[in-house]
Amino acid sequence: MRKATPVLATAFGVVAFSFAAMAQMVDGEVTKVDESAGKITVKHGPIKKFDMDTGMTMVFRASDPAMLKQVKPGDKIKFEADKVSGQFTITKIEKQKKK
Ligand SMILES: [Cu+2]
Repeated sequence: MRKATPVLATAFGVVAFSFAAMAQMVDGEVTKVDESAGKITVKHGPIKKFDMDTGMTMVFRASDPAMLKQVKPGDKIKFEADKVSGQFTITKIEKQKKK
């Protein structure tokens, strides 16, 4: 049983890390995708780290243009955003599963 311990500890670490990452993701809905400009408009919920205490609709840059091919207007998403060179930038995007 002792041999299994490091493996379990690693697995637990990965799971704990994933939960922490998920907690930072913001709910949103895509309202517009502008692939040529590399931008996406999202109606999003509060984002504490940007002092956005209420939801709003705003334009984000996409850190990777390939992200914009994964979503379309009307899609419910979860995303992570950062301020990169003074611009609000989506660094990670996931489609929400339909329930
Ligand atoms: Cu905002």
